Amino acid sequence: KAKLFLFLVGFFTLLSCNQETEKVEKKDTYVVDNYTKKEVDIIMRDGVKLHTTIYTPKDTSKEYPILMQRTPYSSRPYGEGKMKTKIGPNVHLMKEGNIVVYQDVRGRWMSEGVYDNMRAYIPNKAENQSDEVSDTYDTIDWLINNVENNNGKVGTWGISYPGHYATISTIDAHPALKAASPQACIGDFFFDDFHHNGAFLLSYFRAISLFGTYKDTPTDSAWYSYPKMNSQDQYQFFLDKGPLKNLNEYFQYDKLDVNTTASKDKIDDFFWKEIVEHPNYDSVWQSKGIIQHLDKVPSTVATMIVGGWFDAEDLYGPLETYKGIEKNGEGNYNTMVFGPWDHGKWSRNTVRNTVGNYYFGDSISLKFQSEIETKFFNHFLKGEGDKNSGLPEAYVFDSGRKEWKSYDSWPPKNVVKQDWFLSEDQELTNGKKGTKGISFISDVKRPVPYSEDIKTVFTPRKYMTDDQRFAARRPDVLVFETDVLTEDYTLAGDILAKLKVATTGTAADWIVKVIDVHPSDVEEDNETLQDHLKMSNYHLMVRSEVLRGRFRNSFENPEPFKPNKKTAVNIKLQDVFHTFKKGHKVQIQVQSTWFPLIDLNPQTYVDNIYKADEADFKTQTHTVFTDSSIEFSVLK
Ligand code: PG9
Repeated sequence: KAKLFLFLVGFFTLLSCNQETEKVEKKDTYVVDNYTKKEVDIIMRDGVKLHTTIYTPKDTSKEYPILMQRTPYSSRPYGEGKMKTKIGPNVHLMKEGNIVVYQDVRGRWMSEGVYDNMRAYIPNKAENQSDEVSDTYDTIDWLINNVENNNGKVGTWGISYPGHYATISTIDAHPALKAASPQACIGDFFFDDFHHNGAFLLSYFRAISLFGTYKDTPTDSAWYSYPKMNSQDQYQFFLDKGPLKNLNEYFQYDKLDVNTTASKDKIDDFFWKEIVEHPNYDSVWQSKGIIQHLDKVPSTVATMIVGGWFDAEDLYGPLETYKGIEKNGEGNYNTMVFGPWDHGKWSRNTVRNTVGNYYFGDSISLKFQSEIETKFFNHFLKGEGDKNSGLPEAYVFDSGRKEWKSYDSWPPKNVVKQDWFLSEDQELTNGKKGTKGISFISDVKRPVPYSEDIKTVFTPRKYMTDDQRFAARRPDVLVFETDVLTEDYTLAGDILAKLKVATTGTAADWIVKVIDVHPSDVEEDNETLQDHLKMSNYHLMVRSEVLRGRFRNSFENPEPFKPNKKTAVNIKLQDVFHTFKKGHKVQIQVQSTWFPLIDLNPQTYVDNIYKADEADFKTQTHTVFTDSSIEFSVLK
């Protein structure tokens, strides 16, 4: 019996080990099985070496294009010699058969040099002077002359900051660069990520640590140099913190000269100091913006700009990048794809596509990857490379009807501007009704939350589709809505809020939200009953934006309000493509706090809010006048 028992113990132990091995084998080993990995340091024109990882197909019987991504988030596989078995979400591009290259940008991780956030482009560089454009040019030159089996054609792509470097690659582009796909690409840090129209994205505070301490390989400490706010109620955490200057304690604030950009041997808090010392859109931010240089994209580079209609981090960037190349590029092949995604979601392999609580459909990202992105790169890097790519100029998802549409321009040609007025009986009417003022108390001790479910994550990526019913029922949120629509109403393009306001104070923020009010008895094709019930009377936020009132006339030269003086404040809300279906209502909400998505405005004018004192923060009464209007771009 003892022998039998020992045999059985041994047998089942072996079996379980085997199952364990079985599980490991199930990991995606495509890259390991089909690619070799090499790490090289490529020397730039000024002698600085940039660390570069090169994945080459093992099948050397044919040539391949080079797909390159330059990144501040580390190109080096974790650990020495190991290969990432899955190259992030882009393994579909490897399965197409490409040489894939990742590079640490100057000053980051394994590359030499000094890092500078959104390093400014230098138009007429001296001989050995460098910037990101020259680093990209030098890298492409080295790759096509040194990587075996390449077909002499290069593509670039990336999402978010890597997307910005893909935009950089198109400027004064190397002749071997044939295709670039900047995705969720940062356009300007004063309007993307950390600021929205001058307000500071307080909820992004932790993201500043992205540019924190340097390590040879990414380690957790580079990402979490602050208290683990995940364990905190962020609304209460930041409310208790008080003025922004109380956040300096998380940085070695006084040790760094604001003009000293980071270097690898220092705790890199210069970015926070840059934000604090430059509260206005001055030459520091202006020089970093890339939109102004899009007249330098040659027609030899085909571009496909990708973005998400609900991207909370980079919406300004991809929209302005597409429009900038369109405006400046003589005959460039320049297209855009905008889908129902939050930040970078189109690169995920999830089947069920949602943003926050809202469901848009299945396999939307997967089809984009296989039918759009892959087709774009194959055409320009392996195929004809002419303008007949078979892809549309604008491939855009109607977030109301939940369907894709193709247009030969964006916005579509049959779009007209239409004004709706905010009337005193909480109506959104298409005829001006008087100039009465509607007032509310803006209490800095009880600011309007930006969501009912404040995400305690790295950055608030999902709030853009949150239900806004909770806000509609607050006295410090003004609500204006149409009657129930008797036919579909489609917005396609940007929105301009033309407010007439006043305040008892001398400073104020203004937030406008465009909301699709769903009917109570929802006929939506929601997957499950609870989805169905959740959607009853759902107030879907379709678009939202803030303007820090001091910047109403100029982002460079702020000015206070005169107390109780009726003042014009115009706020541009980024493009949408959304059908408000028959039976729904269009609702506008106007408020002055949005916490802690953005920082609190003291509501008394101070030169620099990052240095404001507790005593500067005062509750005020704000007024919105009913000759305020909202200009929609309506698809006829
Ligand atoms: N643009 C995104 C970001 C940059 C910096 C801080 C937080 C977010 C991104 O690169 O993901």
